Amino acid sequence: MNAELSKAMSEQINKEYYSAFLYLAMANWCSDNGLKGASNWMYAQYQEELAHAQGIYQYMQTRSEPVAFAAIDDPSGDWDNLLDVFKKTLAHEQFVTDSINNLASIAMKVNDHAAYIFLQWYVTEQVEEEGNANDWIDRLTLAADNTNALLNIDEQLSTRVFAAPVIPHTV
Ligand code: OFO
Repeated sequence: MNAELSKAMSEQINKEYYSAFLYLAMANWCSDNGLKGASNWMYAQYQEELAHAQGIYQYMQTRSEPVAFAAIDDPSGDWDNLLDVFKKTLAHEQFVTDSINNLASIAMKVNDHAAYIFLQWYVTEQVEEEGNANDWIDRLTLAADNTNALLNIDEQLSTRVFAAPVIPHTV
């Protein structure tokens, strides 16, 4: 694998683990603030991010590529309210989308068609990631300061069940 691409793939593993850690911190904040449904949603998101990281790790193994590990930043935060949590989620997912698009661009530039194909799952996944955050931002904006509406949204968030994604081209 091209060295620039290999390094960027390793860095992406770290970013996915940071995402997992960020959503675990958000799950914790939600739980501490009486929002058990939102905490459940964020915990499922944490599990999903672990799967994203593992998918890239496994792909690097399949390609017999070395993986460079780096410390994961502290994701702690004190968010204003649940709307703020989802706004920060969207901002983070936009950052990840840029990062994945950059990876795909490098793969294309260095003619690594296999890596480019592998990355397409992640490109598509980011559309869903941003879309989900946007949907909850819309609902929470409608709810505004209405506590009943907030609790109703929390109830909806409690129904999310984690289903491990099947990421093509991983073993
Ligand atoms: Fe891995 O998609 Fe969110 O960060």
